[in-house]
Amino acid sequence: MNKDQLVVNAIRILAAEGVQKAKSGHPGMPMGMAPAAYALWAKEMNYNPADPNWINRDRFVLSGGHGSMLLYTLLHLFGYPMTIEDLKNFRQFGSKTAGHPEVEVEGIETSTGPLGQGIANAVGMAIAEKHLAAIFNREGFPVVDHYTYCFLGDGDMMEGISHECCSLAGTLGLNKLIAVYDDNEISIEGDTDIAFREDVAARFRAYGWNVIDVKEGNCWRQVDHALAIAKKSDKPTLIVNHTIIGYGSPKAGMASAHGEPLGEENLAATKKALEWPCEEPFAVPAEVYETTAETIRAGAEKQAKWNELLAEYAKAYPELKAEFDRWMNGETVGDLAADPEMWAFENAEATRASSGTTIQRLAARIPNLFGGSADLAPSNKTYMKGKGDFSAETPEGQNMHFGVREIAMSAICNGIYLHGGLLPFCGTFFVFSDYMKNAMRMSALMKLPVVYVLTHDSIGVGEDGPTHQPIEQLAGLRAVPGLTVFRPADSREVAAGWIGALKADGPTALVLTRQNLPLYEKSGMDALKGAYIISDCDKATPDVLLMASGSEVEQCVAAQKLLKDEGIAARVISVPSFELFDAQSEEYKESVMPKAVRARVAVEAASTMSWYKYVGLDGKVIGLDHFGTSAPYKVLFKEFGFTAENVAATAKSVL
Ligand SMILES: Cc1ncc(C[n+]2csc(CCOP(=O)(O)OP(=O)(O)O)c2C)c(N)n1
Ligand SMILES: [Mg+2]
Repeated sequence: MNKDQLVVNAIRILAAEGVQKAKSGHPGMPMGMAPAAYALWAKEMNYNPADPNWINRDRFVLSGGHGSMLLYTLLHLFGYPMTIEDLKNFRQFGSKTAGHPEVEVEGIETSTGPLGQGIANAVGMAIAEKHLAAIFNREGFPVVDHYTYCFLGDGDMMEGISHECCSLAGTLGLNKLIAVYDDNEISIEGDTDIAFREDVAARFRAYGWNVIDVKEGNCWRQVDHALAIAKKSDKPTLIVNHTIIGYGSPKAGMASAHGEPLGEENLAATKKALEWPCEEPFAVPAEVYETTAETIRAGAEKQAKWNELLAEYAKAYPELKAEFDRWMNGETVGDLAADPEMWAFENAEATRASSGTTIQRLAARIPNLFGGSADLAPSNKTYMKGKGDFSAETPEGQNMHFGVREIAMSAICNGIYLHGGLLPFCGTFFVFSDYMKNAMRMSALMKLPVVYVLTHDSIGVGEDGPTHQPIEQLAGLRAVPGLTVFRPADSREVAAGWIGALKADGPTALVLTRQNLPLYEKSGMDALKGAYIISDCDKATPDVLLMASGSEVEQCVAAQKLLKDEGIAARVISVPSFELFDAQSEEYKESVMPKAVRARVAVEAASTMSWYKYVGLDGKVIGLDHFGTSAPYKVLFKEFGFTAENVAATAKSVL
């Protein structure tokens, strides 16, 4: 057997062994896609396992994360720190080799698992590459010049997100994005015929992609040939790779090869069919490593060459090189809190408007801020004036037009951040965060500081009615570990929210109003403590605590006055962020919400459930545990009890 084919079979066997040992996992996809993986990893892709973070490496995303053993096997064979021991520990507690790939592992570009997220991440990476190339490359100095590759399967193709992101990729002419479709006509329930009969090639041509059909996906040379052609395309490329799931095993072509171990007998039969020379599990002939060593060596040389190019670039364009380093090392965000202009607000205004003002100020200071909205920029106030539009023709522009594609937008932002060099944000109406939720969860899981600008945050939306009025979204997002939900009460809290978001080590959801809100005297940086006293009473120990986020702080402050007239001392606490407050010291928390004061009222025009941990058994929550209705917002606030009078009356009821 020739040496290339031996490596192809090594991928198949190791993947199948890993699944067999774990007694769970997905052998079929790695076995079918092994030739494509070999063509890409051995012959076409630029990377250097000695430096997995090389900025100009080609990116590889495995969108169908269930095929994780393919990726782990590739990392092992091509020189990354992934040992045979790691492969043996597939899916075990504390191992590197989780059921689905996780970004923390060197050589893995993104966590994947929810089908379709990966291809959208890849689109984000290709967008980042195109923008950075436009900013930094100069004649003879292509310092940013790499491809983004993605393997995706039938499941990814069926998911709507793949439509959204691939349509956008076509529009944006992302010619350095190359996707290889594992067209094996099988998913879990059987032949894809049962649910999926579209002409995928025609679909992608309609998006504006270059489509290449590989008839014999089992031949790595055919795939390699297609990849080489794809690299020259002026459009994104889809390689439709006709494969056989579980190739080489008695389960080849069957749905049962998708997601269960082959079984010892079938594994032995597979080894025989593939003429695999080793009987012992996880044994690999030395020749395999000799072959991959050539690629590893070539990868190191490629990076060394690029390093030389960069050194020449530094001589020719020293200022640009310094800027390049700042972007790539995440050094573009200065001490914003110390900058008085960030805090300069005068009038009552909607927090979405304050966010719009803040974005202009940030864009003037942070050159690598990059983002936009899902066709709602005028409402979300996300447009960075004077910073141009990112498009196929103007890749230097900083404003993204995601189109009406919330699901892809958020996953694309994850990809943009993961690429490195840019600080992405995206906006839509808060209620449509439901569409983005899975990617927001992935931002949190991967600790990516993507900023979500979510406006029209409550029944304050008014006349658009209940489909547009968020109720349960705050509680839902607060339940996501690692996601900071920040609902500011005024302009200065908005500035604080943005400043915190850009320094955070995870995503932030800025939840902003459509309607005007007052500007409080004491608001500001304290908002980053998550909760703080925005208006106190005269008594050292208040009679009652009134707490709220965002727009409902206003009713609490008004209620405080009514209560004062009756001799009741109420403290008003603005609570823009549960997560930030919960992270404060016990002393600070006690200074804001003294345990001794059990008379507590929380007010938020949303589902009540998240507030009980602060109001306790003796407190009450004024919220909304039902949908809203279409009417002017002032009428809705009154009808649903968000008035100073009701807050004051409720406060008295808990005294
Ligand atoms: C969003 C999402 N829905 C469902 C799943 C569960 N799931 C994992 S793989 C799979 C079938 C995928 O089929 P295909 O992409 O054709 O993979 P193959 O069987 O060819 O390996 C499903 C439904 C998932 N991982 N993500
Ligand atoms: Mg399939």
